[in-house]
Amino acid sequence: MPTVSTILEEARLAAQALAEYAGGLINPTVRLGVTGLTRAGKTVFMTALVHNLLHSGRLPVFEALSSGRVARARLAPQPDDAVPRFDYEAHVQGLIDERRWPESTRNISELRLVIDYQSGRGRARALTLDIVDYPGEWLLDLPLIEKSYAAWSAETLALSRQAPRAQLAAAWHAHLATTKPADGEDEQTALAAARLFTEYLKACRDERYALSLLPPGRFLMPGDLAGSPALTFAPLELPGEGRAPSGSLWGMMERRYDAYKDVVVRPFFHDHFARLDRQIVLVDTLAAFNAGPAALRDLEGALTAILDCFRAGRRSWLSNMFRPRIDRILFAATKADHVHHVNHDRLERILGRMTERAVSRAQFAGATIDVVALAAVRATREALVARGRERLPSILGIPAAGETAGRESFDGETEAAMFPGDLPDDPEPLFSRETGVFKGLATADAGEADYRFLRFRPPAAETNPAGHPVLPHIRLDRALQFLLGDRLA
Ligand SMILES: Nc1nc2c(ncn2[C@@H]2O[C@H](COP(=O)(O)OP(=O)(O)O)[C@@H](O)[C@H]2O)c(=O)[nH]1
Ligand SMILES: [Mg+2]
Repeated sequence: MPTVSTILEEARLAAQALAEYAGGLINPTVRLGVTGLTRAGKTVFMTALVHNLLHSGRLPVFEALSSGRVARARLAPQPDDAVPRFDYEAHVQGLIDERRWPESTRNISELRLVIDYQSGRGRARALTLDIVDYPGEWLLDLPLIEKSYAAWSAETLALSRQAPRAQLAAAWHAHLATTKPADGEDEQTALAAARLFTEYLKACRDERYALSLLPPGRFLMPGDLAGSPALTFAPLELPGEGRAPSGSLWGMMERRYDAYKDVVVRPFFHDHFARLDRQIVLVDTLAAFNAGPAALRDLEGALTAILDCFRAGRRSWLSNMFRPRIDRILFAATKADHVHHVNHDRLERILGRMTERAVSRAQFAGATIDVVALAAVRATREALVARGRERLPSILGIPAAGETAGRESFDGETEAAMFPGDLPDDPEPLFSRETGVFKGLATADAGEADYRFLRFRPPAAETNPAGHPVLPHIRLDRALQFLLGDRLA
């Protein structure tokens, strides 16, 4: 049964969509969402995409540009008054002049670009492109909208009792054992529970474990809500049924959980998510390889949850209030420059395998989905390195200062060749329930791990025919063709 609030919500979204549609007839606009979990590569991707468009980088597969139909692309004033502008200029300057990666950002930001082009029939046209960069953690919050506090508690607790999470949750579980849901409400108990629960989430995200499925997203990225009641709750061990007694800890936690949905999740949904036309989801698949099989399986769970958000098909929990606008979704394995090109297709297949089941359902709802392995900024070159009689497909780059390999420690200035490990040709065994498929940092020392993907310094820029510096990339043009090609036809 739709409730009054979902009907109002739907009317509001429909009015908004209609206004934006009418505007779009005069001034065609595409809102492209760029998302991914922390450090997936959103800021680097968006910077490289805009830089390549503004300065005609080498993008052979992006047909509108390579065929010469794009007259020019230019930045335009940021349209949404309440969203910070993406700090494009600072990011480019850092990357090109100082060869340093951008500072990590923890908020939504947006940039408007206008592309003047000639249509396939030769007419002069302009396409407005609004690119919105937002944390993937916020997306993983959307399923909370229709989940009760009791259901969320039970699910979160069950997950926290599996390996490798259980060991990281020990302190929080110990505290949990001392609280009863029927106890009187108490701020200090709530604060302690929320703090220990947050520490558990943080430990899961550490690069040794690299787990992905960690809602509520603002616990890891509180922004200006840090310390507020909407962020001061945690799961409790609840009885299977019944309601929270008045004045109880249970009731207090439940209220705050609902406040989190009202203050954080719903506004994100209608102000941002429901307005997107296209979406790219960036995935740091190689970080999961560094950590081990458990991280890969966790990532698969997170990707399925993300795809559920886009699957506004008949039965989905969003369908009461949301008609899907997003008609193209691209999943991109980032940092593909960490592997030799013989591995790029394998990386794509692995990501494809992780999204496969969820994808077949989303296609049913009418969105086109694709998978690509890319490097928005290519920081390495390739080399064959002899080891005994073998010649290993390796990569050459400047490892970031502080990175180590075996006994060697890098200073951020010296180039090194390395063989990070070959990805498997067949992804299937990676997702079997056996834990020993390969060894990662979660269970082994760095020396014994099967894969070691180090961080590299950004590359020296190349120069385009007009004499402007451009950044090398891998398959960025394929991503652009999928996301925008038809809108520039
Ligand atoms: N080699 C390489 N490293 C990348 C690339 N994209 C991102 N990175 C690395 O990943 C880190 C996080 O990227 P960033 O864009 O800040 O991630 P965000 O948190 O999703 O915005 C960067 O500091 C780089 O070290 C890439 O295309 N190639
Ligand atoms: Mg960022």
